[in-house]
Amino acid sequence: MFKRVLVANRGEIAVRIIYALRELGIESVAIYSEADKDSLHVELADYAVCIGPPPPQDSYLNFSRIMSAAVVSGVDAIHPGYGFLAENPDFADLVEKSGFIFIGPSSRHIQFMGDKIEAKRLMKEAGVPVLPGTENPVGSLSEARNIVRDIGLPVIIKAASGGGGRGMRIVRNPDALEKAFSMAQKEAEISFGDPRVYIEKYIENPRHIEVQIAADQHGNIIHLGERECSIQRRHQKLLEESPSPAVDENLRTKMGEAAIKGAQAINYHSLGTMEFLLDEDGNFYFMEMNTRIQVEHPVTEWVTGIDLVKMQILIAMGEKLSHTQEEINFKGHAIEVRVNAEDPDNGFIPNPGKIEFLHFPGGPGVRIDTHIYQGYTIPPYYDSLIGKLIVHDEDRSSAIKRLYRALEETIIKGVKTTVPFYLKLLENEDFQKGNIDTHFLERFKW
Ligand code: MV4
Repeated sequence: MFKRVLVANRGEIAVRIIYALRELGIESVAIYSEADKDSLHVELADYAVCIGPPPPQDSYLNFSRIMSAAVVSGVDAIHPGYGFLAENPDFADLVEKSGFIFIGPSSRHIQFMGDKIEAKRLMKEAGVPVLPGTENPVGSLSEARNIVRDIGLPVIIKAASGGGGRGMRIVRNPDALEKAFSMAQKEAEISFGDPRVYIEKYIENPRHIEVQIAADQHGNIIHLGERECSIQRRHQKLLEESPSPAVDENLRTKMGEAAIKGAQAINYHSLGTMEFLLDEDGNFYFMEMNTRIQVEHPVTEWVTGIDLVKMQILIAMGEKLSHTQEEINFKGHAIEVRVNAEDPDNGFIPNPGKIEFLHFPGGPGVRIDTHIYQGYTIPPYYDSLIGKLIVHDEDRSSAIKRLYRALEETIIKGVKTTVPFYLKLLENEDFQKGNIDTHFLERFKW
């Protein structure tokens, strides 16, 4: 049993983790940068340690400062949240070698899933559907040409160390391959210090659907259904929901079983998310696996009634899963929107500043995950997520109505936010019908 846990993050997720720790009777230790001294996670935690100046490199990404905080505060484990060091295998390794528990999978699993070529190879070997393409890095143009001859155009070139959409190139005609290939390699080298790229068949207008899994350290694995994450802008998810309007019970079972099979094959433990592309014919293909708690976890919590953060902590403590697959029941429909301090009228540029007035909505079926409060100043150094508004209702159309009502009730003065954007989105007929794909927002006239 953990007595005390260090929360190596900030913002809403740090607050969310502190809530889970408190319900488990575990003490929390917050870390914070000088820019976050007035932040809610510092106030709410049982203990707080300042770890350095505002730049992430000197604070939330700084191994030795975080480890020093862990040592002086006498914690048993470290929860990394999402972003920052959550999927850094060297950090997970250092945490474990220093005698603490990393609340997540093993460093080896993070490393394997961080290499998209390796992840795809492992999942294919496990029998999880993957897209046709190269199984090894493509080192030369002639290799690239061979692959295109085999699988046909269009193809997509991706960085082995990429993910989240960075450093990708779509090739639709043969003449474009040479330039796209060399650009992709150069970009991969510059962005990730790893020039390795791979090529696979490009799917037009797919949906991004991910499956939540939970695996304990005793070999038990369950899935907790899917999340529809197609509403994204420049590879940033803006709205997520569960269930997906495109997934019926039959497909849910098939995707869930595939996700479990993949996790089983690599002896995975902890929470995890398998990202799939769903094509227009209902075929799904493994893309990537995320080894962290995700921003959009609340929609799964609401349709399953399970506290995922607590589950993640209990798994790290070596507990057995609290539920079997048969005990997982899906109820109703949940939608989350990410409220960002950004100006949707000006290309969503960040708009940090002081919250002069704040009112969040309430009532049945409404949840707010946030670290902001009236009078709080959003610092400019970190991402612009200021809160998540999550609603739940019996079905999708009622959930949309409830979300609209809750957004109308939201008052945030002092900074521009994405709230007006979401009101407009919810009014869109295609969105209401569930006719969405990963290119929906490119077509959406805001
Ligand atoms: C794809 C794809 C189509 N076909 N892979 C984006 C995030 C990353 N996880 C993978 N992504 C995609 N991978 C194949 N084989 C479409 C996307 C994709 C996308 C690609 C280019 C421009 C915008 C996009 C938006 C969402 C998804």
